[in-house]
Amino acid sequence: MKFRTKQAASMLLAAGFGCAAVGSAYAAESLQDVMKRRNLSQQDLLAASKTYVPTGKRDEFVAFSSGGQSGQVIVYGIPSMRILKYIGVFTPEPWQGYGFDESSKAVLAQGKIDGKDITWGDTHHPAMSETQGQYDGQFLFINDKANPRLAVIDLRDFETKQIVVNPIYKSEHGGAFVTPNTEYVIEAAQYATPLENKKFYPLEEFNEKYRGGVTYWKFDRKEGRIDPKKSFSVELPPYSQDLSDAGKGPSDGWSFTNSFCTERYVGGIEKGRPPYEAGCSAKDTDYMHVINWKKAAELVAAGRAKKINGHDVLMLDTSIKEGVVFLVPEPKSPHGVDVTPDGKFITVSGKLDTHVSVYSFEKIQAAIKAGKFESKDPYGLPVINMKDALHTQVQLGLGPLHTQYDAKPCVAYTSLYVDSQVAKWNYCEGKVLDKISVHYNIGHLMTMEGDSMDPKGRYLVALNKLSIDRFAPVGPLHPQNHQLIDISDDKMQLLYDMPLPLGEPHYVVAIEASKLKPGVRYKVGTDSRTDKKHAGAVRAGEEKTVRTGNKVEVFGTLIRSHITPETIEAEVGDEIIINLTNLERAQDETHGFAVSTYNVHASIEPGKTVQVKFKADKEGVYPYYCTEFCSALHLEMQGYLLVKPKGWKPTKTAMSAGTNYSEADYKAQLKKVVDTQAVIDSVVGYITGVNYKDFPDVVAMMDDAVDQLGKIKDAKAKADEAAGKKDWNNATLWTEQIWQYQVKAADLGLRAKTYLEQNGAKKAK
Ligand code: RUQ
Ligand code: CUA
Repeated sequence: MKFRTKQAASMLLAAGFGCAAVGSAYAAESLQDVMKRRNLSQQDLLAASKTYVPTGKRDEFVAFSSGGQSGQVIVYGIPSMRILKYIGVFTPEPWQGYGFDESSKAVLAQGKIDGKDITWGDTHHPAMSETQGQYDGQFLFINDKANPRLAVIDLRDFETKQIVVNPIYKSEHGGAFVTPNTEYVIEAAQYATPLENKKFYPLEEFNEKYRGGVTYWKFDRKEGRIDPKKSFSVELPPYSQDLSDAGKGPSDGWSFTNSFCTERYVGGIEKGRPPYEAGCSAKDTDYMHVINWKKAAELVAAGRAKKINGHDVLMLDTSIKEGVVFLVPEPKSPHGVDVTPDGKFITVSGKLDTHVSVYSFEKIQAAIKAGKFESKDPYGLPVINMKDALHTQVQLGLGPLHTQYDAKPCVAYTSLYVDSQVAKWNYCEGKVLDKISVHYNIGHLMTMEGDSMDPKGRYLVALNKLSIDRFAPVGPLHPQNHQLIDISDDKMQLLYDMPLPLGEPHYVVAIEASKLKPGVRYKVGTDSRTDKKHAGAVRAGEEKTVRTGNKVEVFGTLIRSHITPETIEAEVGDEIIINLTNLERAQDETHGFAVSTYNVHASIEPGKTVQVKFKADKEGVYPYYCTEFCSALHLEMQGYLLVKPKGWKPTKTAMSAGTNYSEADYKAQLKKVVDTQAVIDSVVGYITGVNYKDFPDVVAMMDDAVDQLGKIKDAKAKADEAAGKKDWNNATLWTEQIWQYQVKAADLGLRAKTYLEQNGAKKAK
């Protein structure tokens, strides 16, 4: 006991009062010394100082990157390029308990296709929700190309709330893109297939039976969910629809989708036919689809759509008759279709052309109004002559792909895949301004809020496909490489290489950090996946275990440093349902919950309630514990699931395990409590002696500490009662419990004190 007392005091002292001077024979290096030793140039130093974010400071922008084959989203800061979070979307994510607790399993289950679990995704294009064409920081959408699905992430807690499966496609690439007020989330098919989900059609019937399309998912902002019943699709010819973008400003109400392989070639190298890549790039042009989505929505509302697999589809003949879809030729295997911030122009790159083509929305509208079309495509869609729609074409280099915009008027950036360069150019005047080489084979690029109506400029991220020779080798599968480029000056400057090790990110969006306002806690008892009160939630003191038939249901709580209940008793074959509520109000006091060998894990953030469910199919003893290092006694945050054989009867009632305590032990415990209180008093003295109320984080920590100390009363009553009966075991252990509350309070107090010292607290008046 004496040892524990001493240990406690030194633990508390080390954090707050310790002070050590270490003598050394090594002199500190100067900046020049470091430059020399690490072989850094002046340019390197400049780049480093533009990306370095000192401890305690934060990034200016937050980026949301597709996680590629991981089926997740990667969140990182700009300019530091520090990774902040992975968000589980289409794939289980153990840390967050995503796919392990019942509510998140239900979200993943929404992504089942024809009853089959699909636990991976090929995420491509994240999109931020917009209000009047500006990022509003509320929601993020992302698509799964391989299995045509779309997910909704709520940025209040960075959790995936919904997955919708496209009812008519088998793949989709051109999503997610939002309309300027997030009325719809656009998702285009990629590889054409029969839209009806029932029957086989051979490739010989490709022209007749296979179709592409664009889906407009209706977003209900109030619910924070997509409403599949109010969503619809526009049927399109089987022209491998690729990327999309929504019109804005003058072009609001329209959307644009490019395509490749309008040759409708179906391969067959094994039958002696030329391969896909030859047949799909034979023509000089493909088509940009120009779609009046507002009119399409009206026609669907008026009952003009056909139900396919229960989903409204506006068929080609209706679109032709009503003037909903128009085609404009675009040069050779295009990629990227990006509307300018002012909504006046649409930039398309030809992967196999050296130009970017800038189309004028005004000219397109003039041609439509005048009924001036050069021809019809084989399906009867009107084709506008390219010359009648073009504003300008600019020769940029080899393999242009994607375009993003600057805060500076008329300035655009386009990735050049083959040249491995970024071209900066002026789309109003049609001239190249600057070029910078990036590492091998850039795909997408992204500027800050660069696809909105109000781009912020400053930085550009190049998403490179290869990272040969960039990073320490880690085997044949290399990390991906995001390169940060400063675009604030006339000349672009390369700042930083960041390896990304989770999949191939295709696109990324970045928002001003100040626009994000995520919460730090839930209202107590919240089911975070439904935003509703969880049926299994209980408050402190209401914990219980209920057995009905062979179902054992636990209604428990978590708070530093215990799990209530501490034992769960069951019989072999019982169904175990464990509901847990995290009672913490303190920031970052997440508890995890794991049960040995039953594949159970949950992450329970402050205020959250989760449910885990499993069958206790094997008798035995299974420890459960908290998986987050939440407090000094985190390791003691434990319990036992006891799975007994059927009809098992105890033969022994008294506890024999553990130590017996004497009166002397009890006295020693009491002294430890008094000593610790002195430390707490001195810390509290410091805190209340300064203007701590001016620091909301400190006020929150103090509230939490007071909360912990408030629990002492109950423990003290129990200790006193036991001591009165000379029950030294219980008297000693309840006194120990008092000390536990003190330690937690002292820990918070010391954290608050350090915070105040580091943030310039002043003497209270
Ligand atoms: S696109 S291959 Cu975003 Cu360039 Cu997916
Ligand atoms: Cu809670 Cu560790």
